[in-house]
Amino acid sequence: MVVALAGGVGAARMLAGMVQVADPASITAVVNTGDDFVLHGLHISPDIDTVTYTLAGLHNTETGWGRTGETWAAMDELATLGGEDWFRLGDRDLATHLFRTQRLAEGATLSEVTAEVAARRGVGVRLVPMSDDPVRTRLQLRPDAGVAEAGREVAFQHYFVRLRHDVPVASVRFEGAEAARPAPGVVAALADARRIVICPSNPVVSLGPVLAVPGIRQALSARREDVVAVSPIVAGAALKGPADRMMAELGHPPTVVGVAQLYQPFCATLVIDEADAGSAGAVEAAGVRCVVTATVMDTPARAAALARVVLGDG
Ligand code: FO1
Repeated sequence: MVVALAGGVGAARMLAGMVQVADPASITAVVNTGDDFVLHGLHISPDIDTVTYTLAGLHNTETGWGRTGETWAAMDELATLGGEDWFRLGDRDLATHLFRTQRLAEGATLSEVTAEVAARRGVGVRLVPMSDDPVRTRLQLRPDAGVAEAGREVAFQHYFVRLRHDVPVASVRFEGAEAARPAPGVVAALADARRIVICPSNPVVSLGPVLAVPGIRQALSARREDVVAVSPIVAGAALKGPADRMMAELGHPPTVVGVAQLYQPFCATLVIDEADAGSAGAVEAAGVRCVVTATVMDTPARAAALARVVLGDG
């Protein structure tokens, strides 16, 4: 059994590689829900949906989020009505949010709904939210951010989508994390796994919320020798999203060494890209074993090759 700690797109690609080289039923993905929010009365879980759609082969490769073959009639109607259309919910994608919201209203947990959706989409990986309790990532913008919200705290999707993550951040917190419990089975899965993979996701806002749920970081530290992370930073830049800028703004070098320093307490091995081979010694000096390989998963074959390395089979 293998556990993967997952954010959005990078994690979805890593998992798509892992299912090519390992039995999907032997993989548990613990997914970030700090990005979750309610809009139009609907419970939206972007990272869970990105992972589910990707593993089901239904993901939109152009946007990086949402469904393939999407249409936008509901959004167009909403715009006509003067409704909030800054967060684009496609017609097909809407069905997922309708289903999730209804099941939660009926009393199902997020874990239960996530498993139901995964099963009906034919996803073999066990997908688990990090917690069934609400944890919400919130970002304090710097006073000099140059937008109306400067100096204020905003919700994650406000920062990420509305402001296009193009504003400097002073700090990040995970509202509700102190009271959150790991979803059922998460701690046991971490204890039992032969290997724990930290997917190439944003260390601050994708992994941060997962680690903030009491018990998860401790469970990871106890398994440190078997924890392998893939750096989301390649040659000083994030492949997607604001991880590099955000790390720098929060005082962490936006490099593989910065990632190693952040993960060192609970992770024994960091996989870095060939482009960063020159930093392998500095990663090891930070107290983390370093493996150098091709980490950019731009084809299924490359994702599978990386998965073999990460799972110790390649
Ligand atoms: N990201 C955007 O940049 N713009 C959008 O309009 C948008 C809509 C959206 C709808 C459903 C969904 O599951 C994800 C969506 N995302 C959108 C992506 C998402 O908000 C972020 O990429 C993640 O939260 C970060 O991992």
